[in-house]
Amino acid sequence: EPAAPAAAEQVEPMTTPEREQRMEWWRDARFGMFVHWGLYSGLAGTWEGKPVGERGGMEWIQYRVRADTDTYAERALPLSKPTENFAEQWAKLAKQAGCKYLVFTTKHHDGFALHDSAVSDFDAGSKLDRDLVKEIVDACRAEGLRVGFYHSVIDWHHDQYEYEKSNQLPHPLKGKPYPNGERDHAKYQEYLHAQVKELTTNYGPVDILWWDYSATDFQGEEAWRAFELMDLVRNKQPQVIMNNRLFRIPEAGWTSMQMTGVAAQLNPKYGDFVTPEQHVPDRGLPGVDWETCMTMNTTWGYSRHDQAWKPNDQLVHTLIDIASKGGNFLLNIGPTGDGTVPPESIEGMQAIGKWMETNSESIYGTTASPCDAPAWGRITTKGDTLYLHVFDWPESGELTVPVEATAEECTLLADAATKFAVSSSDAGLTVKLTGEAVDPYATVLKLKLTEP
Ligand code: JFZ
Repeated sequence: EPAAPAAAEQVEPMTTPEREQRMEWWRDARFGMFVHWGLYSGLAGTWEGKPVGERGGMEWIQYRVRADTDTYAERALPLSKPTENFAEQWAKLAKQAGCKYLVFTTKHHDGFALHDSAVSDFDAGSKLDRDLVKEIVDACRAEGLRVGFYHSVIDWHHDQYEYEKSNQLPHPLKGKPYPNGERDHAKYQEYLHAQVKELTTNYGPVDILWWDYSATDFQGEEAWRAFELMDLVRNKQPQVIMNNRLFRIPEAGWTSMQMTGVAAQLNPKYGDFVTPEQHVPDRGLPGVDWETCMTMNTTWGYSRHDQAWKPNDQLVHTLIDIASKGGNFLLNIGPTGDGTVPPESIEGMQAIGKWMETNSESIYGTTASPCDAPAWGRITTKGDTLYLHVFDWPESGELTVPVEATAEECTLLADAATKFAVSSSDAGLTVKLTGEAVDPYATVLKLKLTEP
């Protein structure tokens, strides 16, 4: 009889062949579009004719003004009139921008479900006589995009939702008694599971489940029956990829408010990827699948008062920066109450798309740079090829690439006939540039290394 394996050998592997296969399209995609859209969109950051608070976070407007669900819905619903083809506009824009997937809010913290739900009357089916989830999914599929469901586990509308246990989530109705007396959070959990079951049963393949979110002292099993919820989704959608926001414990990769933690180790039992928000980790998160989500101005949900738009060069550079660190970029749009995308967001997405038209080969299917980011730009890798993204065309005409390797050839990605000489030195490889930058944001050179 062989001896029983030592305890250390019984530890689950960090990843499995099944997971590697399942993550493949997502890792290759590198770029997705996020959409925050719900009842808050119609309110547009305005309550009783006044802008609400500072900029940012206008999907939290109900909480900001401490409105109960009835008052909030009464004011927001007349402002929520989706056009016939709003979803096509989103999907076409995502496609044009070079996004491979689209993640949208099936329900945000206000609790309003965008699908036609049998277990709720606070949903688009009941209130707008539309199944907006179906419309969005169909539009994405028509453009060949993968589809992700953002789903808030926090729910300010459900009368059994236990908010007092969460140190970070005071309820809009805090202090007011519920009409039906004691809360029973188990009832909310049942409702949550029932809606997630509808979402993962009635709309065909769901590529991503983007959970949002847990507090440090109200998370995971206790708050959401999280493992059962994940199993439910996996049984319906074996290929689904999920983030780790059903949990908020150091082991799950979140030791700070920054969503990445100190070590950023992620045990796949808590989810497939981590979600840095509004920032790019300095050196990426080696060994962990990660996706930075970011707004184009400062709010996720539409506000007519927020004009702090990021410039196009910054958007393009951020996409490249993230790819060079091995992550994905989920860039947000916040459409208005009728589903129209703000012109500034269209412009930003199209600027990325124009750059991608020529250069997407240096983004899709690439992996992180083999070295730290050089001062002149960013590097991505595909097999023996390095893609040099030149943000600042050097006056010296020389680019140093700090890698120990020999080069076969260096060409312009936009025009393979343009070749540059490469020499070796102690500092690595030096590319001798000729001419000028061919792109206002980032000119890409393809540096093929000699196979070792
Ligand atoms: C959450 C939402 O509250 C927000 O409205 C938006 O949907 C965003 C993408 O996700 O925002 C969070 C959640 C958790 C933290 C910060 C922002 N956190 O714990 O640091």
